Amino acid sequence: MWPTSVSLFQQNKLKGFTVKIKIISSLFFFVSLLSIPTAYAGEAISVTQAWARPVILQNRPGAAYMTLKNDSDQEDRLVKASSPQAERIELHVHRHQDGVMKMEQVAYIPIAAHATTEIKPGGYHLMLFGLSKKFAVGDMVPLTLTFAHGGTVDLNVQVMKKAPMKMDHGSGMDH
Ligand SMILES: [Cu+2]
Repeated sequence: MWPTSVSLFQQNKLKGFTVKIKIISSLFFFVSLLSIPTAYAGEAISVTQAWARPVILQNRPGAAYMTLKNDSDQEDRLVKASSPQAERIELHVHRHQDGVMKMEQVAYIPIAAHATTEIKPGGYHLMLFGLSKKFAVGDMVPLTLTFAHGGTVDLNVQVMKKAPMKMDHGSGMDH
């Protein structure tokens, strides 16, 4: 009886171990699902590739990036962005001027009809001032984007160290 109960005990230990592995791998699966860029859509505007930079010092501004797609027949404009986690959000652009990269505020970010505008480092960006908390990698920052024609789009922007991988719809499958 003694050796049997020992091996039973070992089996149970092993079982517990397998269950743990299963839980951990499903957690990884869940986390990898979370890091897939989500698409958010208004009437004619959809938002993909949204991400924000980590902010380690709370008194520093944050920056958010995304790709805006306009499926309508007229040019649209991102005119306003807001977040419960920022006192104000300014729309900025980086411009080369006399060999120096300068940042300036713009009134809007245009998205041509049936086109996309990439809001990305070195170009247009959303700058978040007066943060209510630090932005740690994995955090979600809620944003509301207001468009001149396309109404508003609510989205959650994930804090990442660098831009998410592009979802490639161009190669492989035609659809
Ligand atoms: Cu800026």
